[in-house]
Amino acid sequence: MNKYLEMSKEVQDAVKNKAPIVALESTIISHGMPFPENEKTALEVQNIIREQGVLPATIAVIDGKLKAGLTDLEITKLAKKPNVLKMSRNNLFSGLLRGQTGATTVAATLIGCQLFGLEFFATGGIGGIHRNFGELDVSADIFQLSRANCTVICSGPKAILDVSKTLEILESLGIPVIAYKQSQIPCFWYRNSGLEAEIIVNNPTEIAEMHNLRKNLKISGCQLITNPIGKKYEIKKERIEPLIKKAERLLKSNRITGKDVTPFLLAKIAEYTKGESLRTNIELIKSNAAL
Ligand code: PSU
Ligand code: MN
Repeated sequence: MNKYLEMSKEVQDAVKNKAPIVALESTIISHGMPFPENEKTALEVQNIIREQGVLPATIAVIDGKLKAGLTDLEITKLAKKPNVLKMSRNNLFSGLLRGQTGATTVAATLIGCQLFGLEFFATGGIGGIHRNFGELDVSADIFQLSRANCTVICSGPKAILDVSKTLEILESLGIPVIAYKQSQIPCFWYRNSGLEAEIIVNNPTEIAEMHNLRKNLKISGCQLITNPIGKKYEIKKERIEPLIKKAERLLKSNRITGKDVTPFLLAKIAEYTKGESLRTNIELIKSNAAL
């Protein structure tokens, strides 16, 4: 295999035997949650997948190798290390060339899925078009979703984004945004974005059928399954929206831009909600892994 790519023995065997595998990203560990919740959640999410007889394959860049299937120790290191590099489509290759260690975003993880032959991927919320702070910030996630051929299970675009613009561009790129067991597309912390999904699925079998049909029709690009957060953990729009606005103002005054925007907003909102938004984020990634 290419010297820049490495699959754990378990992942290699599972790919060879066509056993079920779910890929997981690692920026949610390094940048999406604080320590120790990030470490605990990453390990729990893997266990949830294993309990169903499926192999989890967390993807990250370790010492210049794009790896599928991290050891628990590698996960702990990513969770504890300060200033881990956030690798997306634009800087993954240079990280590999220079022997760096970094966490992969949804976009970079999808590149890994294509290279390793993994077709199912679970995350919390995808990146998208940020709201207008006078500067344009568009996540590479949405473009990579149109290039890889995976089923991505998430809880929709993050509510910190301009959700309707994000859905517009996903539609332009031909990425189906499918709602799970409800009519509206969810957006991360809350269940109803106010935007109706054109396609609704009600069980995993339907998701698999759609996955296979798209594959047979050679339709490239991912299908996005948006699984709403459970009612018990939902943070309603009325409550979270003023906090997003408050965090955005701080973003502007602190001149935070580019790839620091998403981690900054998530951290601030966790602070304002005294950890409740973090708890919701933990519950939604667990639910997406289970699905
Ligand atoms: N889902 C979460 N928390 C996160 C992310 C997803 O619940 O932190 C990460 C993913 O790695 C995603 C990234 O790709 O946020 C989006 O970052 P940006 O907007 O800079 O592309
Ligand atoms: Mn950006």
